[in-house]
Amino acid sequence: MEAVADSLRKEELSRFPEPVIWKFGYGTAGFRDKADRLDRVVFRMGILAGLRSKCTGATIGVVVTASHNPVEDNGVKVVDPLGEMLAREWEIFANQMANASPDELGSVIAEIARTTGLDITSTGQVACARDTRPSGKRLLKHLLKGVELTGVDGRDYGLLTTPQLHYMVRCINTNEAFGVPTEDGYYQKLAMSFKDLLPKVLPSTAPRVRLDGANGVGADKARKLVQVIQATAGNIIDIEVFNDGTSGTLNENCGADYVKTQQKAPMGMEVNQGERCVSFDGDADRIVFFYMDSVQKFHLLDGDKIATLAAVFIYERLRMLKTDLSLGVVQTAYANGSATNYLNQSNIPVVCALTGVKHLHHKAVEYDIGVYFEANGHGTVVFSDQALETFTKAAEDGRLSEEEKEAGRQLLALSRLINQTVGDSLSDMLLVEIILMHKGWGCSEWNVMYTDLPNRQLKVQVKDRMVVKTTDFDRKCTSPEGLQEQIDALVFQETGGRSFVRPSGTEDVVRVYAEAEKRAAADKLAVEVAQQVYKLAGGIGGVPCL
Ligand code: NG1
Ligand code: ZN
Repeated sequence: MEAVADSLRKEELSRFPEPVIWKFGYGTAGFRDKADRLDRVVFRMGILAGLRSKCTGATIGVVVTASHNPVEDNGVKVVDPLGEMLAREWEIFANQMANASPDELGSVIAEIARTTGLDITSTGQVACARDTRPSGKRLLKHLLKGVELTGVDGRDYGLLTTPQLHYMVRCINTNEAFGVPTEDGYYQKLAMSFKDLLPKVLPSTAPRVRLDGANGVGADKARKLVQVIQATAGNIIDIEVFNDGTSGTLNENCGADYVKTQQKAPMGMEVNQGERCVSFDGDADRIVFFYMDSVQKFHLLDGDKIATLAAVFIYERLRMLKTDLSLGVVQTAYANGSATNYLNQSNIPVVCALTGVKHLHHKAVEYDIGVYFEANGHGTVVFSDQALETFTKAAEDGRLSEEEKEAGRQLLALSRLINQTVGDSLSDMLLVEIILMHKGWGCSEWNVMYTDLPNRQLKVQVKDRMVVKTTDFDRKCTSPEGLQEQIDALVFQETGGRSFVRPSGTEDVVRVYAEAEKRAAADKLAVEVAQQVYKLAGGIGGVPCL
């Protein structure tokens, strides 16, 4: 062990002679920062992933991406054997490794080996991929070097969407029962399940979707997916891709985060009245839909709307099957109050989790069918083994009516169309499209399921965002002193008002959310709460405004 640790230390010193000066935290989606600060951390995460692979005896994934963040940023996130987020205990190890001085690194690694009882001499595999950021290639090299130094095989999948990498890891570790671990295998699985889910009567013309690829990795992958769908099922969906990275900058004035937070259409894309539009984020794990109505008013259909649509579709089929399988929706504090009300009124259980998909995922697996989405468009549906067994049996049960059998078949196909490992723009897009086809709806019919309360998000820069501490799934803050009282007083003044603040896990800011019955009131509430954050939490830069 000592010999391995010593050779790692020497290798690191020769690559990164400068001292460790940045402090890193494994946040809601791994480590994120300006790309030029990440070389050493990514190298160390290669080592960590190698160790995790030895410890689990399985293939581990690592993706180099900063998702919706600006192009000069990057990040690194480790994926566990079933395609899920890294185990909590290992997040702590990741933090220790990222922040250790070069001299401490060996002992940190030795301690991890001791605590977990991993056999340092065993082998393993780490599957790596990256998004389209210019820094990605360089960081991936460091990553692979780190993996190699642990004696584990590093496999470079090159450019993939984050959910594609999650899918690969899951396939490799489940003996391909889940799917074939290649990019084509991924498209084939989606295309086949989409075909299986087509309604008996198809719309007279194929649905048309305009896709904003955020100038990221999802644009090219969407084109590939469409080709495979056309080869599998014919011309049943027409997708036109914009912001594919050939001219614009990643996530700049486009992408799901821009569309959601700015509540307007992205640049680089012509949006005509009534046309169905979607926006991916930079690594294609989020999706939002939008359209312009006849008076050119912009309408957003976000993660809450997708979750509601999916939950209702599943609920209807479960009722047909008369099973006692549990169905639930998991949201975060950012979910629109109207979405929560709608689900409550529809008798679909709904619960709140901390921000960050890993928290939603953990809650969702408590149900047989757990639908989870963040309002920003990141989400999926997870199915228990018992649910899958019930659907399989129902699909073939001669005692059931044709309608009931069909419900079983559809739910089974749905569980294959959905990327259960993580939110996936491509898979979620097809999920929505197939449900809309079944319902015979366009965006406007979907949108009237409920009306969103006007809402606003703002960011406040402070000296140390960690002075803001929260409880009750981020809905209340406990520090700095007096801030929650100020928020309560401001909320009290607005009809239908709700507001909360929390430190971001991916950016050096405090986030403010506000909603109210009227647009002007939501905006006013957001600004006033942001100003209180600025005052009480040590704001820097300009006083926040809209
Ligand atoms: P932070 O920066 O912690 O708010 C953002 C999103 C999360 C999650 C992560 C991971 C919002 C308000 N926050 O986290 O929900 O998606 O990014 O990418 O959308
Ligand atoms: Zn993302």
